[in-house]
Amino acid sequence: LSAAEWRSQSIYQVVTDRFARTDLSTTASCNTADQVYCGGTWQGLISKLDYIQGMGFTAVWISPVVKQVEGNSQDGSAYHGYWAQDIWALNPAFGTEADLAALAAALHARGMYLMVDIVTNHMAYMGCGTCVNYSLFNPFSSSSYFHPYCAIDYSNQTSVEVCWQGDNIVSLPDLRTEEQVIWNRWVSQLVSNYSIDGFRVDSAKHVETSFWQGFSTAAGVYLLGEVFDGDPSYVAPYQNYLNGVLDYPSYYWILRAFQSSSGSISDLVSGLNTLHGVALDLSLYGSFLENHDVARFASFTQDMAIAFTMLKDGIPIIYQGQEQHYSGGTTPNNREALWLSGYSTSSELYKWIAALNQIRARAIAQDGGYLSYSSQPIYSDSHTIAMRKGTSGYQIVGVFTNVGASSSVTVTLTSSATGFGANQALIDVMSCTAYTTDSTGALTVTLNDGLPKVLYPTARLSGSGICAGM
Ligand code: ABC
Ligand code: CA
Repeated sequence: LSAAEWRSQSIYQVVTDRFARTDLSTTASCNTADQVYCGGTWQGLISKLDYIQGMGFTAVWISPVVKQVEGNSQDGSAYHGYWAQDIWALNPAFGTEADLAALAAALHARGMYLMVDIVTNHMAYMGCGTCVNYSLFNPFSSSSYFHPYCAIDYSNQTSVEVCWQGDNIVSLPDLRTEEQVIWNRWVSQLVSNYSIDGFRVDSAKHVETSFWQGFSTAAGVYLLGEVFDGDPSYVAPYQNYLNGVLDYPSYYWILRAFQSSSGSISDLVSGLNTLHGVALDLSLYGSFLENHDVARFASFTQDMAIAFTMLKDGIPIIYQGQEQHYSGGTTPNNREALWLSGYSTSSELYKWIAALNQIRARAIAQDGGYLSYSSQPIYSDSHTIAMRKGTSGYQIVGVFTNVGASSSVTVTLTSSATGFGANQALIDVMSCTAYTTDSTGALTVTLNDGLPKVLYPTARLSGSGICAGM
């Protein structure tokens, strides 16, 4: 799938080991602190696609698929998939070649897409950086394929590129990019063998940028880079080499703004404005609030900012478990087995996310300008921010606050801020409550219990089934 076709998708992030088991158990134990395999498989995932599609997602990003180092260490085992040993084989813990192909086929049969996480920066070895047994690697079976061991100094970009991630319990031998030919052949075969529609590119900031052009051509599909950095000016240039990047800058501003009632809305506003100034194409960024590397939002506060991340510029990504209000903290606590939730489709956030995917899909379908519309803050005060996205007459206006669950806040948005007309009928699609602008086009809304409002012209909802009967 091309980058342009990915713009309108909505992605659900799966850690294969933790999503669904072949036996579909909802009780199999999974102690995140142990950092060992819990038994999730591609067959389990295939069986649970209704659950994902039921929230309105159109694509699934799965954790890395290749064969891993075996055994256990103080850093755990390779259940997450980022510790490759043999890039030409699949991880047998997750299934067979036929199973992975069947997953792609099952998604495609639903009109959905498959994104696979890939690591081209390093391999892994259970042992210290200077004691690696290179003969274990396929195909990089000698030290000549790797940069010599050094620990990363994050203040020095050359060091970030040539030194090693990991630690001395599990070292992550850092590959020289000279082996591009191997990687180009590998990625094009992966795409053709398994019908993969896109890739999440791990550790992108650790790979020399010269690596990506040939790789991207060989892949021929959308590449979403993980440039783990909060600085928008650091992240932006990577879009010269990769189609999209994860929106880590916004992640940090959103987290800081909404994690408590003293969070800074003004930093969020100025951050978003800065980002708009430097980003090459925000519509291809990946917009997220949680992932397998960061503490879950609910570990900070019970309020949520999911709506903000799903309605801003970029391709929304929801990490498995957000819909069940999982609250694990930093790695490895943020990798709870989803099956222990029982896959409830009636949980509050499951329905909430479904409603957000639905209104976004409606806006995309009706407004050819929705995806390319540059969404910026239209109102803010110390606790509240409003955002608009979409062409006049079709725009979504979101109003978000950090006041918290036991408080309410009332704001008035002018017509020039929202673009709404006089006496215009609107619906908050989260609560299915009707609103009308006044004779000047101004809109007054009260946010109760810290919950956001997502306002959309009532006229544009008819026939959609959204808030049916309004
Ligand atoms: C394991 C255990 C952990 C244990 C650790 C030592 O070993 O699970 O409990 O503490 C994989 C596994 C991990 C595993 C690691 C190491 O390997 O998933 O469980 O940890 O063996 C990617 C993947 C990630 C994966 C790897 C490695 C890379 O998403 O899952 O980890 O293949 C860096 C990398 C980034 C990487 C991330 C985990 O670490 O750049 O690619 N993710 C700063 C740096 C970032 C750095 C980040 C986190 O810290 O700039 O480069 O990411 O360490 C903002 C700044 C940012 C700053 C943040 C913290 O603050 O703007 O720059 O980020 O304000
Ligand atoms: Ca590197």
